[in-house]
Amino acid sequence: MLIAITRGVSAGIAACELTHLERQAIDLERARAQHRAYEETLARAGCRVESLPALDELPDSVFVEDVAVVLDEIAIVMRPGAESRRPEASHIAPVLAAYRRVTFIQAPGTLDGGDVLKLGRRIFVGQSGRSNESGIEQLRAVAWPYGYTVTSVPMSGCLHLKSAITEVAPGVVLVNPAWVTAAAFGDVRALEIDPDEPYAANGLLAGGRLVYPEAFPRTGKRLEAAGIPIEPVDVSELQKAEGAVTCCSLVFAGV
Ligand code: CIR
Repeated sequence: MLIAITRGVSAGIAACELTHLERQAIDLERARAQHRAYEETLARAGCRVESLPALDELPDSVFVEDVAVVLDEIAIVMRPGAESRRPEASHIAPVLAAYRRVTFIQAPGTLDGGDVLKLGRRIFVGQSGRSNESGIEQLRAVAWPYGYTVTSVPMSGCLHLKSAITEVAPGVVLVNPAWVTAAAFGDVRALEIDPDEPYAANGLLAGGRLVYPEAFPRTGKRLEAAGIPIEPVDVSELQKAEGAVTCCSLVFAGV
């Protein structure tokens, strides 16, 4: 059984962190409706969705991916790179404790889950503005006893590694080559996004289905032509907060 942890959209999302986007008005009710539809898509993909209540004082708290990395063996609670997001960590830790032993990234380390791409036993971490060397080293120290390698990867032009590359089918990644080099990920088949859709590299593989934003029809066609059907979702309001589809859930095997 797959578990998907989500959190409702904060009433304060208008004050979200923005790095590469201009601030635009976010329609809260629409964002919440889109988020509910996203949760329903995950449920249809076979996940048991544990939907946590919104935290109105924490604007970016809907983006639960950034506050933890859940391996089969252990959960690692992040210390987010953006100071405004650090309090999110203490809200996720007790939730994860029901499923895994929990450990924490400690200061001076910073790490955002959005920078962590796991491909089997290989974990890649983007050298973004949010994740530093100490955070990456701490992740390596936790994960290597379980047989994972942790490799830090140069990237540029986007917020998180998973803005630039995600796994869209077993052994297949979708990449924006302007932001990261697929060669850094070793033995994978790489599909490129349509260059007119720079934010299109973020898809969420859950229960063998690819949850994918409606906003990127050209790249969506490329995926389907490559034999990868998509489950389309409209996350346009969350995209204004620099989020996409992986960021809104933590998906892992239940116990
Ligand atoms: C932030 O800047 O932290 C949020 N506004 C967006 C986080 C999106 N998360 C992700 O890509 N993993």
